[in-house]
Amino acid sequence: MNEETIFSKIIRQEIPTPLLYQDDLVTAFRDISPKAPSHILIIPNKLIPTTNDVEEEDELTLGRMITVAKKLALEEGISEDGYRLIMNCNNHGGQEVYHIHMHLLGGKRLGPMLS
Ligand code: DGP
Repeated sequence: MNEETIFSKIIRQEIPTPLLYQDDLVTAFRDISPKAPSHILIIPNKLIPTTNDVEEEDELTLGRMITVAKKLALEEGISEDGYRLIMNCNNHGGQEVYHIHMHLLGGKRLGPMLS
């Protein structure tokens, strides 16, 4: 499974989605179906289908995803109260789009994740 998803089209702006951030490694935009007042997706420009497919050469990109999340959280005004970063993997993890992405969620008190 290494087929392009809608996220590749968003990266290339073939589907005109407003970008909050883009550089040579990562792209960020708002989730189409927000689960919190701030719900942003941060994705690698390179197609990596799941976290199972991450390789050592991707470590810079994965690190960049977190520094971009931090920057966007600050811009959203949610840094101090806090936020959640989530990456879902495969069926049991609830992954729907097979191009890895980090969810940045905040702007309200989120419920407990594990119960
Ligand atoms: P996940 O379940 O972790 O694979 O989450 C995929 C997320 O991607 C889901 O919250 C909805 C979002 N999404 C799917 N298609 C689009 C799209 O075309 N545009 C945007 N902005 N978000 C999308």
